[in-house]
Amino acid sequence: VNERPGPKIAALAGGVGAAKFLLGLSGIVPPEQTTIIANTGDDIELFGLHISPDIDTVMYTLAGFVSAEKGWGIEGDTFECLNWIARYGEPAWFNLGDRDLATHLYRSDQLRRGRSLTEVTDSIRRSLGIGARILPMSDQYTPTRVATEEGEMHLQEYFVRRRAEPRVRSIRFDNIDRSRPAPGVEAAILESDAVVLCPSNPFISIGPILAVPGLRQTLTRTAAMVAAVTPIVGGKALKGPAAQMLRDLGHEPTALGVARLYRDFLDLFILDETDSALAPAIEALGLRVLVTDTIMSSLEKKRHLARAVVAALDSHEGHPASH
Ligand code: FO1
Repeated sequence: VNERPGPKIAALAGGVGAAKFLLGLSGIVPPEQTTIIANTGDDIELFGLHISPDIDTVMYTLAGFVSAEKGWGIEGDTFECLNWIARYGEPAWFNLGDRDLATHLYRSDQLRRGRSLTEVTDSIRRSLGIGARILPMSDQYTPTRVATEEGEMHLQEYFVRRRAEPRVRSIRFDNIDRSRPAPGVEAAILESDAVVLCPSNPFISIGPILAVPGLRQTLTRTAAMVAAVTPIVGGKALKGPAAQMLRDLGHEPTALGVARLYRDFLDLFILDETDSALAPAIEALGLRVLVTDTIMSSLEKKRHLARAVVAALDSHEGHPASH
């Protein structure tokens, strides 16, 4: 029996890939030791509701309600409300399920009554019985805007309505200069033993978190060990447009291309076995590399990856504060 409490971890998270990793992690370290810092650049206001897809994907996954097939939304949900909205001629491309709508109704009502996104998120995760702390990256609304060959659009319009088909020219985060890290975010990064960037898209999932004023610097300042799990395996994203985005934005569409984006604050890069040939080039950036199986196709494989990451974090010292 391991008598040690296990490391305190802060995890930077996007949606589906992050949620799978965090589910594995929750079986390896006590959830109370983990603070999840979730991307809110994907947030969108529709029909007067505030929708936070990445927060909800992480919460539904950790609570055991997530749709197994889709990786987001609630298992067995129906879409009656959305079908009625479509009768009124309103766009129905964003699939809001009837049960999922309860989360958006509750969140929006609470925000309108003056509570912060941090506070509402904490209420919801407690109600769902989740042990890990979940913080939005910021309480301000900073929607991700994607400039494409078809013009600029909200991230969800690009991702869902246009199925990530248009070529991407640039990405910006609306209102980000006026945003601040949510209460507890900087402290979690500074006071943890380890910070993990979950296997999430570097531009639209991790990128918005790093763009909140001060947060990238906080990652270079923390004494915690900072690790990233690759979102790219064999030159492909397991889900979503990360590889195409790397290409469109002028980066190498490989794990090495991702490692380069984080080199200023990263200590450890977790690379898939398939890509072991990239290890020397990533080490040449000044990073340590752990090569392991990063494919999370079963609960056992999710736990295997989390266990390997925690063991690697445990066996290394954090980076000097003067990084
Ligand atoms: N993803 C889709 O591909 N199509 C959808 O219609 C869709 C609806 C949706 C509703 C609520 C929610 O929490 C997530 C939803 N997602 C949908 C997922 C979401 O667009 C992405 O997974 C993330 O924003 C990317 O990290």
